[in-house]
Parts: sequence; structure tokens; C-alpha cells
Amino acid sequence: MPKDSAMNTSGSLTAAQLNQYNADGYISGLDVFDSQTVSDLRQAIETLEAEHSEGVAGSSLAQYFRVNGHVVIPLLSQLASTPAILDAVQSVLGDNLLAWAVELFIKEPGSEKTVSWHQDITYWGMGETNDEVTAWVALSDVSVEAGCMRFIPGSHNSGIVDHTDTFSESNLLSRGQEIQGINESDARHGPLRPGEMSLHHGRCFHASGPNRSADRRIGLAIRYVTPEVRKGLSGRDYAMLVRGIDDVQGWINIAGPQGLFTPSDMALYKTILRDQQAVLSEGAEQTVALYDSGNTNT
Ligand SMILES: O=C(O)CCC(=O)C(=O)O
Repeated sequence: MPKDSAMNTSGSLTAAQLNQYNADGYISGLDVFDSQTVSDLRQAIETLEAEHSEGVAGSSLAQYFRVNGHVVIPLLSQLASTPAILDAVQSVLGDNLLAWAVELFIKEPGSEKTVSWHQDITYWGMGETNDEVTAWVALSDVSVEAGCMRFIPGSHNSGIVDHTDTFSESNLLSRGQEIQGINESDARHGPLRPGEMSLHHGRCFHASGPNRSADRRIGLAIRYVTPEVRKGLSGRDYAMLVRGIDDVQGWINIAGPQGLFTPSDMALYKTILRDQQAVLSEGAEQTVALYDSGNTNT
């Protein structure tokens, strides 16, 4: 976990940045971590990879990194409470914040894996809420060459649009879901230097290309929501309070893990997976596995 002193603790957006986020549905290039902290975090992640190369309880470490790692890996849970990230997200969502998911998006050098055009909240069972934001932090150089995200400015102003399930092997999304008919000339790249972050709205159209660089492309994606998101929704879903209060109590509030892959955290992990997978699979023509290798829960 990075030391407090290494963090920018006043990461609130300026009025101009907030206007830009509201107009475009995303904002890129916000400073979060200095280079020493990025290097320490990368080292911590790569140490976990080396120490758990055989996987944990029958699943690869990559799968825990991609799906709800904050439930069983203390480092990921702690990162969701990084003050500089929370300050920026608070500027957008207000004082009461919960982390719904923490994921690592790693594309190996030369990987042809891509992410098709999509809106995040399409299959998350949160309706069309405005109260979900992803903070995506670069833990390596996330250049255009390395397959940074592309965004369609202003696309968050539409509702949730139709997505076609492709279940494509090269697609990092769970259903290979894709918005058809995007005009690529409308897209803007969001390259990030190590330690920089972008924020994107849950309905902003975004995608990313292959990693043609010589280094790993490592992104930390944290999905933040407010207590209000669960108002009037059925089913069960889980989130971790990271700032303020949850005065609605619609989320099942979870604490961070008690240690690395402890038995009680692993049991909770399975329960969350079961409940979220049921929501994610709705309307799909084949089973959607949150844990399929190479896929994420977006
Ligand atoms: O890491 C990527 O390339 C895509 C990430 C993404 O789609 C997301 O964080 O919502």
C-alpha cells in the first residue's frame, strides 16, 4: 500500500475539469501517484503474481485480479480508498461513496486482446444511473501504442443503447458485447502516463485496442457508486463504503478482506460471484462466466 505522503491528498476536480467531465462523460490525465508509488504498486502486483503462479482455490490469480479482487486481496481493497482518487470521484458523485468493484486490466506486450465499444453499466443491474463512475489508473505507460482507452465524447447523454453479444475470444469483455455502427473518427484517445488516471461515466461509450508496446499495459479500474444507486432495485448486490455514509442501506455493505485469501473472505467472494453472475447473464444466449480466463465482468 502506498504511503499517505506519496499521495496527492487534494485531488478534487477544478470547476473546469468537472465541466469537461460533465460535457464529455470522461476526463483523462489526472495525477494520482508519483513514480515511486507506481513502481512500488507494480512490484506488489508482480510479487503476488509470482507467489500465486499456481492460482488460488482452483482459479488463476489473473481471475481474482479481474473480478472483485478487493474482496480477497487487501492491496486492491486499500487502493479503493486512495485519497486522491476519492477526492476526484467525490467531485463528481458527492460525499457518499462505495466501491462496487476493483479490477486490474492487464494486457501483456504484443497482446491482441481488445475491448469492444460498450457502456459499462449495460449488464450491471444498476438501471441507467448517472451515479456510477470508473476511476482507471495507469500503473504502466498506457500509450496509444499500448492500447489505451478511446472514448466517444458526449455519448453518456444517450440512454443504454443496444449491444450485440459476440463472445469473441479476443475480446476482454464477458459477453464480447459491442455497440455497432460507431464512427471511429468521433473517438478520442485517452493515453495515460504511469500514475495518471481517467474517470469515465457508466454510459460513456469506450473501447481499447491491442498492446503493441514492449511493456505490459497495467490498468487499475475502480467502480464507484453512491448509496442512491440501489434505491428501487431488486436483487442483491454488494459494495464497500469508502467515504461518507450509506444512508440508504440498499447495498449489502462489505468490509475489506481480513487478510490475503482468508477462508471467510473466499466464502463471501463466492456468494458475491453467484449473485452478480445471475444479473450479468440476464438475456444472454449462453452462460456468462465472470471467471472465464481473459474476460472481465464489464
Ligand atoms: O482496460 C481497458 O482497456 C478497458 C477498460 C474498461 O472498459 C473499463 O474500465 O470500463
